[in-house]
Amino acid sequence: MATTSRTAAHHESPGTAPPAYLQGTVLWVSGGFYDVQTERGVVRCVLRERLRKNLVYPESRGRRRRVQAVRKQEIVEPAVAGDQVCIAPPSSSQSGTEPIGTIEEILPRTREFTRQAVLGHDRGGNTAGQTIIANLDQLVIVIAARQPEPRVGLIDRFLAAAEAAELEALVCINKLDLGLSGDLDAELAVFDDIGYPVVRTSAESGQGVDALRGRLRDHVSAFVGPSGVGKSTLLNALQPDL
Ligand SMILES: Nc1nc2c(ncn2[C@@H]2O[C@H](COP(=O)(O)OP(=O)(O)O)[C@@H](O)[C@H]2O)c(=O)[nH]1
Ligand SMILES: [Mg+2]
Repeated sequence: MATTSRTAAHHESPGTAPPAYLQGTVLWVSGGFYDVQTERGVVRCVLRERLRKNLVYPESRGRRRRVQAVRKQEIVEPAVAGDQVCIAPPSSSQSGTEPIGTIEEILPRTREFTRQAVLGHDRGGNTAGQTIIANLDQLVIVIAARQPEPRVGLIDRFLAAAEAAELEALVCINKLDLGLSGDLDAELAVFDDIGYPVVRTSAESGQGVDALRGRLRDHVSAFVGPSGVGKSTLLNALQPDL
């Protein structure tokens, strides 16, 4: 049955993934497992083994490309948070404790956030960017309403960094339950005026968390801001729907 419907859909739109595959976003990579957000919820996956390998092709063109060598990719993680992937979902007949899907393809990245990583001696000690997060497109600048004392200059610096990296940005004022410090209200109005959304939250009470979640939809976002402003607490408050 599954094979029949797969073939039929292939006739309708050649070149696209069979409908048995699901597209999703890698949320979390840990211990060889990849949690992938799909339209059917979060699916825990492993990576198809060939995606771990570096296939090396000869330089010459015009001939059928044949793999010359296979190198194991040992240092660089092939799939990272933010990657768009095609997965084969766990089959319904699969027995056992937790159903596990398989990542079959990693789609091309639109952008990468990298850190310089020194590769092994066998590659001549060359440095290459190690991708930490893929397809990042939004910076969430988190500042506390009080404690640690908000510094508007810091928001400015993060906004400048976001612009330089061509990321969308929004300002999140957390710990609203403590009350706004000084004339922060007036200063925040300026950010709103120049086009940066300001979201006010209390991770503690849950106020504004839905609004923030709405801003995260359809984005790959990174949370930045000083230590102690409540980034981890906010992520935990957001988690049920992530
Ligand atoms: N009053 C209040 N405290 C908060 C709120 N969010 C986080 N905190 C507290 O602030 C402290 C630092 O939070 P944490 O999430 O670790 O900050 P991070 O360093 O930015 O990840 C913790 O003690 C949290 O319980 C909030 O909305 N209101
Ligand atoms: Mg933290």
